[in-house]
Amino acid sequence: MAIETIKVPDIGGSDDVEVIEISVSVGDTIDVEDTLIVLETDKASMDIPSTLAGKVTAVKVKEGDKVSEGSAIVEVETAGEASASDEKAEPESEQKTEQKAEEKPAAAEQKSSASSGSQEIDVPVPDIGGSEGVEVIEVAVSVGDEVSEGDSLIVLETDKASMEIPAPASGTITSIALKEGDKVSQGDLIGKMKTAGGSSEQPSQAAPAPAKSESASSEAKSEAAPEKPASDSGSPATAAGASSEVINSGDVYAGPAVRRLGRQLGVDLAKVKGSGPRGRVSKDDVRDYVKNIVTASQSGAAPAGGGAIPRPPAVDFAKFGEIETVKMSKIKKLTADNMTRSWLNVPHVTQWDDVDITEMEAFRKGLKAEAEKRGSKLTPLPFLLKACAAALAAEPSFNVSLHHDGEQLVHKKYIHIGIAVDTPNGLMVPVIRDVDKKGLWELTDEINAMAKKARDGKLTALDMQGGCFTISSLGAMGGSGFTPIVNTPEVGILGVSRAQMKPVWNGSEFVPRNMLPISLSYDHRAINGADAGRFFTYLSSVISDVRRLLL
Ligand code: CAO
Repeated sequence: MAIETIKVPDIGGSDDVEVIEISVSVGDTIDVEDTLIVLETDKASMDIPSTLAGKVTAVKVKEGDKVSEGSAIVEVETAGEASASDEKAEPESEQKTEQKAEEKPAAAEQKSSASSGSQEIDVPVPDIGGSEGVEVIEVAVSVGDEVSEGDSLIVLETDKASMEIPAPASGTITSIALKEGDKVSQGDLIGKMKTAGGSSEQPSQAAPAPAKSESASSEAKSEAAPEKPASDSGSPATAAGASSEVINSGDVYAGPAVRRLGRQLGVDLAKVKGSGPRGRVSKDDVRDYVKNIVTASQSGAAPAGGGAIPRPPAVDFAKFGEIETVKMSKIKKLTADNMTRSWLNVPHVTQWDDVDITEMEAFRKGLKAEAEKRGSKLTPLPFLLKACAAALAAEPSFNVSLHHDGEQLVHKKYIHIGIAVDTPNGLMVPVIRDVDKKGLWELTDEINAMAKKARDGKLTALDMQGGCFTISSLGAMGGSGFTPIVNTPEVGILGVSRAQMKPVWNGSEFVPRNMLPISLSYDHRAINGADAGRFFTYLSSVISDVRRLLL
């Protein structure tokens, strides 16, 4: 075991290059060539690969740091003796130093030539690492476009790399000699441009070539393209001159200019759908992404992630008569959020029935005097709580919640049921625990206590958590039915409407029966129709014959 430091290799002589991505964390196990960090100059992005295999014990840089050759990137615990990782990079560095020395005069020539008069120049494909017949995947300029030196003219792509070919000087594009899909090699004409300051040099000399030294270009040849570092050197083989490199860092496949635009606009490129080959993100993709968001927000649509559901347009109600605008209570706003979340996330199915509660009501009314003696009032609700608990016990497929990963069902071994309570502040749903273990009187007392607590605004968060199922009773108010909204993460809710006497056919005659309309909504992701059918039928049978609760 040995701890070794991996340093920034030769990056073509650039100093203070910005770290735009950290691709590893402490504890990560890495292999040789795994990307450690991504650097970006104003012209190029480059992955810095690991020269060692092992476990990361320290990350020495953070995003936004400026680094140069030799800056420490990470410390790695390697399996073997301390190896000369820096030494390993040495030959590469030397090679790059030579390369730099060759590049600098070219750059100097380019600058000095820019001071002479304006003239039209040919813009040929520069040295692209010896690759032949490389496909043009994007023509980034049109005739008449004003470009600055370094702006992308075309994008080439081999089976291993993409390269943006930059303008050799600032000026105006006067002609374009190729189109998307063409195959080009070094020296092929891209087009012509009229230089602004007037470069008298031909771009073959002026254009920044991806790799100019013999060694670098033969290395690039063996790699077929100058994108990836040479595997044996373990350092970014083409970083020195790869001002046109496009990287595929993480899930985003985009060039430096596109990344820069993304950062300027605050766009997370991972969210942008690339329209280029292999999903490459272009500047237009980024602009379209931003445009769509702006358009959606101006038209009132919800922001991305909210399903982009158009909101109703703003209406000036005062135009139509007198109005008063009242601020919604915190509870009402929370309820609105919860309802929207449940309604949008849960595929609801609602099933309806009329349940015969004639016997149950006779029993309940028979207990009226006893209830008064106890100082309480026995309504149908505790009966319904008991019946739901019995149905949840009989059909455990209903006593579940969808795990937040969407891939598992959580089966509950307890039966806690929420009751919707109407309060002056809004709807609240306290939870009655262990309903299956409690009798009618105990449940009556708990319902009353919880309803009072809710109306007094004294419910705690815990009082409203842990429910398996909810009952929403509008029986006291009236109505013959409604669609209750599942109270997520629960998977089912029972809506109770007003019972009324109805004529029911008993096989030989119509008889008056007290019928209770109930509606069951359930989350169809977690519950299938057959399970719901069984649950509902069992529930109805228990409500219509409460003696079954004793079975
Ligand atoms: N059919 C006919 N009568 C019914 C009934 C039904 N389904 N349910 C209750 N009643 C009767 C009761 O028996 C009682 O009558 P008596 O006074 O003659 O005995 C009367 O209606 C009032 O009942 P209640 O409302 O005081 O008691 P409850 O146990 O039925 O309900 C509670 C308690 C806290 C649930 C209720 O007060 C409440 O807040 N309900 C609103 C729930 C709600 O807002 N749901 C909608 C949620 S979605 O927005």
